[in-house]
Amino acid sequence: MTQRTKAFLLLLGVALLGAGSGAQVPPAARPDPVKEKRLEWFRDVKYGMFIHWGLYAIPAGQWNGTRSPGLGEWVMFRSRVPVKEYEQLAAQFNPTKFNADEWVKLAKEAGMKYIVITSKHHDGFALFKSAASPYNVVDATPFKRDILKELSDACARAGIRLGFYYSQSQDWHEPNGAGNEWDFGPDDKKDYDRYLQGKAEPQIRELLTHYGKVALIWFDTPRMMTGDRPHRFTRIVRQLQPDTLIDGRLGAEGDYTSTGDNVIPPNVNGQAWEVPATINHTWGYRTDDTDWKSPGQIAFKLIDIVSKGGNYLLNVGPMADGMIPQASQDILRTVGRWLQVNGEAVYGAGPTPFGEELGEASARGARDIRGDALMYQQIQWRVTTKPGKLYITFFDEPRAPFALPAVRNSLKRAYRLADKQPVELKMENGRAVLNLERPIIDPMATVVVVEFDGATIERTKS
Ligand code: JFZ
Repeated sequence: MTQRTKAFLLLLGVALLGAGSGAQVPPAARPDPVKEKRLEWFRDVKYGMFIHWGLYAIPAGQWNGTRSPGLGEWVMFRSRVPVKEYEQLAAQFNPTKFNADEWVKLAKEAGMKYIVITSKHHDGFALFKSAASPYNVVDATPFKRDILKELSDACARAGIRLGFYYSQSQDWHEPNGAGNEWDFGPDDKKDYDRYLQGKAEPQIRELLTHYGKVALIWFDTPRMMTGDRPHRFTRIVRQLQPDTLIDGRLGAEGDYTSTGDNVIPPNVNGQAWEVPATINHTWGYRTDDTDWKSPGQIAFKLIDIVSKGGNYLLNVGPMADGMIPQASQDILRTVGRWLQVNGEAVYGAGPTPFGEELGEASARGARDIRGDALMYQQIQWRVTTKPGKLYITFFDEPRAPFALPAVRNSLKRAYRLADKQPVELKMENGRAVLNLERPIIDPMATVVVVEFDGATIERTKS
């Protein structure tokens, strides 16, 4: 089947299932028309910007001169910093270079169609004015500006959708929030509903009341979300903004599924889903993490995800002064320039009608430590679709001629998306063969459009 492509195989343990909360893409459930309506824009946009920003951008991966390992935004937890000490960062938070319009402009240049920002991460500090807790950017910092207000205004001006990440369970600043057992003792001894009703629920109300139309709420790490607790959040969201999407990490069914961080599922899935991902290895800024993915790697992941039916939510971690690291900016803009030319293959595109280009299960049924089938992922080409059109994106110089999997539709013509130059197309043994010129024109990825009769591809039964 896939043997005809060059044997350039990557052994990949597909760590899809069982990575804890929210890590799996479940099989299709009965479609809910109201939910499908809410999801319409989400299914089209494909590519969004995640922003992790908060007080943790100041220590940036260190505490008291010692490297604090792990994710930048987890420094308080990893270094067991007492609340009284960590809180003092607020007095230093003064990001004078923060410019909401610049961030939004970057997202647009990157080809990203929605933005999701941490309104409050696990450390409990809010990037917005809040009557529910004075531990927020307006009341506790010299900066005094409501970051979310400025960003929501900038997004409205630019016509880009904005959603809010909100850590509903973990709040290391609050005596009754989950997660801080070094200051406040074990979670199971806490008056958890007091925290939920006194801070988390009111803050979700504030987010849905003061910042215009909210695209989605991105809940995370659902601990102790038992009984009625997650449903109380759902009711608040539906009551205040019925069109706002709920992600997959609330602790009850949301509108779409969030995969494990950086985890791309192995196959097509028709459910709405999103891959939250980093460009380096941290969400919140760390000075020592400079291991950036290349623009080509990002482009591959984006097309790979779109060809399987999902969205890519790619993170930036702004620094304490309000600037997004230059390396992130450069990488995003490089991918953005590619999308300006080739975006037709991405935005609003459907998944592949094939699948053999994705890879194949390894021989003898090898399994990873979680018991999932190991995949030899192929990375040469991917397919996305629109009515009457196949978009074949080549990441690696393909063999010329290149044969498509057999289909019943008659194929009309083929051309390169970037310059509309025709590509020779003929039939051989029931398969369409493209005669591609080498070297391919775009070293990052070259898209060939194949037009066919009918709206969707019908495969030849083998
Ligand atoms: C969570 C956060 O703890 C982290 O700081 C960051 O905000 C990230 C986007 O989300 O981390 C998770 C949550 C869920 C999984 C992995 C990391 N998961 O389901 O695999």
